[in-house]
Amino acid sequence: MPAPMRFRRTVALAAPVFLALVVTVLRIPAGSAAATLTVAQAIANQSGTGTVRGYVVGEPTATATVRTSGFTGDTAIALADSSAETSTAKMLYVQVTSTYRASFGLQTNPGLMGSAVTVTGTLAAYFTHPGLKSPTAMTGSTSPTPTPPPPPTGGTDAYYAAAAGKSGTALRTSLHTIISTGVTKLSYDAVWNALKVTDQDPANSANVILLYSGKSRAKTLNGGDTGDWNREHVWAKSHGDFGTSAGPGTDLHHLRPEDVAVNSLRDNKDFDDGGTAVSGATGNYTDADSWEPRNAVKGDVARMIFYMAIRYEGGDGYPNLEVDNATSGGTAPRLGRLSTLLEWNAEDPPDAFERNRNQVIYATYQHNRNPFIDHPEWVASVFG
Ligand SMILES: [Ca+2]
Ligand SMILES: [Ca+2]
Ligand SMILES: [Ca+2]
Repeated sequence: MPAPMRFRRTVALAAPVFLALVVTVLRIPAGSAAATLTVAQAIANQSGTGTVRGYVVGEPTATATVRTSGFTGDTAIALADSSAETSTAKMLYVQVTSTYRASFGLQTNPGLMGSAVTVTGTLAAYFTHPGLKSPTAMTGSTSPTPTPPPPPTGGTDAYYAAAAGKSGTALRTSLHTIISTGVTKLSYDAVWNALKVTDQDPANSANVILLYSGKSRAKTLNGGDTGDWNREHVWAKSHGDFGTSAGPGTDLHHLRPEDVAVNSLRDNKDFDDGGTAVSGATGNYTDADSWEPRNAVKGDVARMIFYMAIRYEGGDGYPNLEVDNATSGGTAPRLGRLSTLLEWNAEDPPDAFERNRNQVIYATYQHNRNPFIDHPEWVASVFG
């Protein structure tokens, strides 16, 4: 009889200590960086809550299916201990709830692929596969570290050597060859992250500057919802119907971040002076057939259009884009109005932002330049 009595006393005395230990152990995963789990550990310990760090390797859509491109949604990501992992057995499927979709959904942020993410949540099966559900915290890099603004190039004479001394049609032909040689074409997905670098707000590295509205907006708000920014084709893609496959539809020299709603208002209109004030984009005007951007980017717009006209001459499987003197819309590979664009080029010469953008596209992405940013005086020679 004494033995059980002693046992019960021992339990009674030890219980508070035991409970304190349990509480301490349970708190470690949420409160201590040292307890952050690898993906392999999270796969092996599918119970309770945990914090896991891993690399984004795709979008799980079924138990054994993880998409690595052409993402279909923002609701799930797969993490692995290696950014090169291809075996779904070594992936943790992470539920992305609404709070985190704008920043961590792959359809909205395809550039997340390969980047590290740390997530806290319930370690439980998702898609009938080891997973993490109901996240309470997600952190990570949602865009690549921007390339530092390149140093001044010290001149582009070597790049344009073949055009030296030329004018008119000869200049145009020479420039076409120069800017069409050795070009890297981006995928439309890759454009998102490129714009986060080319159009970074010089005053806030977390933001991009929107072309027409001039607003500074978080890089992470790329997407299609109200308040997001998306990829504006300054040469409206319906004018030549070139779509978004690699080529004119993904050419950074005429792609700019713009507010979703403002982009929709610009639609596929030609450029010209006049109209009524645009809501949400101070200094912009529009009427039934044309769009007038704010003064600070009038020249930028003109030089983008002039670049497109000489980059795409119809000889490389793409439409021959040409500037005309109309605002007639339509699907013909034409955009206007030439006389207005010539004025805008003269009124708004290239500034540091536009020059930096040209240099970043050349040095980091496409390896070709917009000659009319380097030499705005060539506009009159080629198009005047
Ligand atoms: Ca008009
Ligand atoms: Ca400008
Ligand atoms: Ca052309």
